[in-house]
Amino acid sequence: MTDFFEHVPTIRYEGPETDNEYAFRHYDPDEMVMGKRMEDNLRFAVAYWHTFAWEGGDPFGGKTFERPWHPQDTMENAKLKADAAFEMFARLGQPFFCFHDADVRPEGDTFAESKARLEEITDYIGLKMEATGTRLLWGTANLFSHRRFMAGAATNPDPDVFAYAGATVKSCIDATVKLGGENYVLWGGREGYETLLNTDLKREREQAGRFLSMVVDYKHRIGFKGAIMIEPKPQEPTKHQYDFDVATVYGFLKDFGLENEVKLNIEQGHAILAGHTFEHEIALAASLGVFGSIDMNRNDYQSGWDTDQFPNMHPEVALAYYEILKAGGFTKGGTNFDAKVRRQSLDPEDLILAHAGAMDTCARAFKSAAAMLADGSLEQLRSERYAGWDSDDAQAMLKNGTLEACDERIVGQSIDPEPRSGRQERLENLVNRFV
Ligand code: XLS
Ligand code: NI
Ligand code: NI
Repeated sequence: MTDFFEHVPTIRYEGPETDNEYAFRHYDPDEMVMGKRMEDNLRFAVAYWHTFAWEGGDPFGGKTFERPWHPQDTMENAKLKADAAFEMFARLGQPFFCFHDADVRPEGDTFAESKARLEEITDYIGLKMEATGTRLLWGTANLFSHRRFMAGAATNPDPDVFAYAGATVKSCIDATVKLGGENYVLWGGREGYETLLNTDLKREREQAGRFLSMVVDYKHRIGFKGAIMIEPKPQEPTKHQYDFDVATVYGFLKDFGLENEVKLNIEQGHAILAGHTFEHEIALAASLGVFGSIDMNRNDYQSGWDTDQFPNMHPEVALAYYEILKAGGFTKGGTNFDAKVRRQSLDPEDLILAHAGAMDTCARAFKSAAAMLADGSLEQLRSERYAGWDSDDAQAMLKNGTLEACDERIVGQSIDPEPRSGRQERLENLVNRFV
């Protein structure tokens, strides 16, 4: 046991009027919204890496945090870290967590030692999960921090690194299955390039396709029922990442026949880096049938990099949940806070309050989104905009139209289309009634 969170109170729902800093104002796990408990709607998860493994470094400075489980190079400290993690989950009522192999155990001297350590720590974590009821939303492999992966994992020019990555993913899927994980995520941090001068794009993309097919084959061979998910990101740490955004990943999946096998884990900050909104990425994935889960961490809009901050702007978050609700809500996915406190936020209280605030922001936003959907005006105005397509002749044109038939429709019937308002401000006003 640790006493790290000992002085931090447990966070409970007290309602919007409370002045208690250590309380939820909007997140009541048992509140029913759209026929489900809020806990089951939102499916919150803590990201083990930012909250427990990251030591506060940035490109200009090293560690700022001093935790009882530092230095993170012994199994003893890995266990202490797990103790603290589960104490935090309980303080917040967090139902899920997510982890990479590298977050939970120190790297061994050999692959076999690293793997044995992963087995040992996941046994330890498994007991804690059983005791507390906390579940694993997804597992993943860190295929980007160690120097062996500096030129990529699946896309590495060295076949031994490809194999090392494959063996690592196998061990991480096995660990995920052992812990009853609901999904498995691949984020290709170094699956990209720093310079085209040394890069064979075609070859690297094919390697990535083969690798993903191997992952999907393995999933089926062992009977894992969770979703395999890709997390798109356009760049950083590489200059260009192959899983740039939702549209790019969909094209990639189609190319390798994996569009029915793989879903997407979409991150707000990555959407922004790709020049999109979060809701755009979610809506596109949903419309293509590949929406899976979200990483709900925002970027600073000025910094231009993935700052992984906790969400705190509920109108923005509401638009994201609106798209998720329209797509039917989460099934296996959830809301992972792939977020870290700022490096000056040194205290255990900062970790708790960051998560509590983010959970409240999400709950408030989710309820706004649900109310907006229940009201139906936005969807009604949207469908009115396309009403012209409801007629039989418009549908026929869409199914088997030709340019000649278009010509006939316009010239033959002397049609001159009348432009109609897109009603943007009216829609924005409508949204503001709910957020
Ligand atoms: C980094 C990614 C990473 C993934 C998990 O930008 O968001 O944290 O979610 O590997
Ligand atoms: Ni990220
Ligand atoms: Ni992420």
